[in-house]
Amino acid sequence: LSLESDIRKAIDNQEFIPYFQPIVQITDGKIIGFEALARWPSDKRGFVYPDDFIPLAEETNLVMAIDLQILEKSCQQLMLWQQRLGLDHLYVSCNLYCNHFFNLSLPQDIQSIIDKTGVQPHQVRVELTERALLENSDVVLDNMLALKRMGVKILLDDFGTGYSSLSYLHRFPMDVLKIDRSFIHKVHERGNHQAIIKTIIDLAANLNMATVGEGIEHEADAQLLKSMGCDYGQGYYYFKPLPGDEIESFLLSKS
Ligand code: G
Ligand code: G
Ligand code: MN
Ligand code: NA
Repeated sequence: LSLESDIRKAIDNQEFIPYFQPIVQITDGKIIGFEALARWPSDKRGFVYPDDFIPLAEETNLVMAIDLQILEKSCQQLMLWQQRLGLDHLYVSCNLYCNHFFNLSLPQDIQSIIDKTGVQPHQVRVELTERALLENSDVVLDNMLALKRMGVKILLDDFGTGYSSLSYLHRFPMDVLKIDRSFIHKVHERGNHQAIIKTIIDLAANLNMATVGEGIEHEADAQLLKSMGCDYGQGYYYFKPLPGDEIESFLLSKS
């Protein structure tokens, strides 16, 4: 059977699950939230990573249903941690395919999940890539303004790899820039990348946006980002993406 029909069935059977990668404050390494990353434990295909199903899911638009499945399950998980561990300050940040932002039902789709699961809107964040900004669309702007009114924060993912002009950063009300890991990797050894990162951090600050350094693998890189004023960090140096129960054990051991 084809991958496409397997993905369709997996959506119907609710087979997609979120793994959670902690996002930390770079000053003290404290966990403040998580990025949800889709995984597909398939009886037939084994444990499938996004690189093996997201591209086809995007081509077929099936990714829209996967994204909402991951968002809903992530909110359910947050509520469980809240009930069992009393932690209500954590957020989850979910990746949304750019087409969601071209669809005026996005705010209602997210509001429905918030209502159904009982999370607070400020515990929900969404990540989009520069692809959603390229057309400079009013629909995208209206969706972002609606999410902002709801209290849902917006992160611009993989920043620096796309082609968004700086004027789009100003026009679209996004809260956080995630600096792409291609700039972060071994930045302590790369002066040219240091200049780029410092420029991105200063740009974000001037636009009242916070910054997340992605793909931090080395302590020296974390230190350098801290010294440059980067707010948050994410990467294997801190934590890998983990299943919900492993995150819970970790949170329990700390509280
Ligand atoms: O977790 P991993 O590094 O394998 O993810 C690979 C890519 O898949 C990343 O670019 C990530 O943004 C994307 N991805 C992971 N989970 C989701 C998801 O739930 N929805 C969408 N649209 N993309 C995702
Ligand atoms: O495109 P996006 O930023 O959503 O993708 C996040 C992806 O980066 C996930 O697939 C995650 O598994 C991966 N990732 C997270 N931390 C690291 C890291 O420290 N190094 C590398 N190489 N990949 C990472
Ligand atoms: Mn992301
Ligand atoms: Na990214």
